[in-house]
Amino acid sequence: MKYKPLDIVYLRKFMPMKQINAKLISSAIEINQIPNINMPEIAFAGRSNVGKSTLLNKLVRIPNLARTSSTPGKTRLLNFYLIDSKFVLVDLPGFGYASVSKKDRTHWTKLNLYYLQNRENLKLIFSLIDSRHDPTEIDLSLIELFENSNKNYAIVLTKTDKITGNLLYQRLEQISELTKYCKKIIEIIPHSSKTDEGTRQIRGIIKKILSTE
Ligand SMILES: Nc1nc2c(ncn2[C@@H]2O[C@H](COP(=O)(O)OP(=O)(O)OP(=O)(O)O)[C@@H](O)[C@H]2O)c(=O)[nH]1
Ligand SMILES: [Mg+2]
Repeated sequence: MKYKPLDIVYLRKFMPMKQINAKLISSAIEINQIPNINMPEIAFAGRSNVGKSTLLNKLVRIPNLARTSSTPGKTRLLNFYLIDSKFVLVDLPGFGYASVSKKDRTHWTKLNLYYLQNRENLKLIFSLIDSRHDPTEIDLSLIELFENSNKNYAIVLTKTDKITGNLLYQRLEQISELTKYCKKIIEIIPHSSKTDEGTRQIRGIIKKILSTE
């Protein structure tokens, strides 16, 4: 494709990309290991394998910062990443990973729920839902949890590169309808880590949340 000199796409090619400084500062496998951090936090929650760690990596432009895998159950700890010494992104273990023992699954669920409900500096939760499928029981109970515990959240519909535009439209309609009486939802964002659809929008939401601090 040939760009004309005043095309936005053309101009963007010459804008230097801002380097983001990100580092893992803490991990927790037990409630008493959750660190005290006096900074705003933003967390990624959702079913196992929905794309939480991949999204975090996309946002900071560091492909292997959080470990990802095509097999569910990759993230097994609450991982705290300090970003530009200003705020913290928290990658949570997935809910509902079937191939671990019931004891482990219950433990992760308790740890996740404790964190999500009680963390005072948690400013926003990105709740990820796979755009290909109807929302699951887990997806719905997370929405209920955030509403009941008064937590701001945004829904990210992941893996949109795997569905048609028509199906995505229907999914958006479905989730909008489902959440029409919800008070704490900020936005519903389609996202693909393959095409980068939605990445800028999510960065914008983070910026806005942090600026209201
Ligand atoms: N096609 C496509 N694949 C994706 C996308 N996002 C994530 N994936 C893939 O989905 C798989 C799971 O991604 P992860 O980021 O590890 O998922 P997770 O939610 O962190 O999973 P757990 O840590 O097990 O809870 C990986 O193979 C990713 O490459 C996307 O937008 N498009
Ligand atoms: Mg993960």
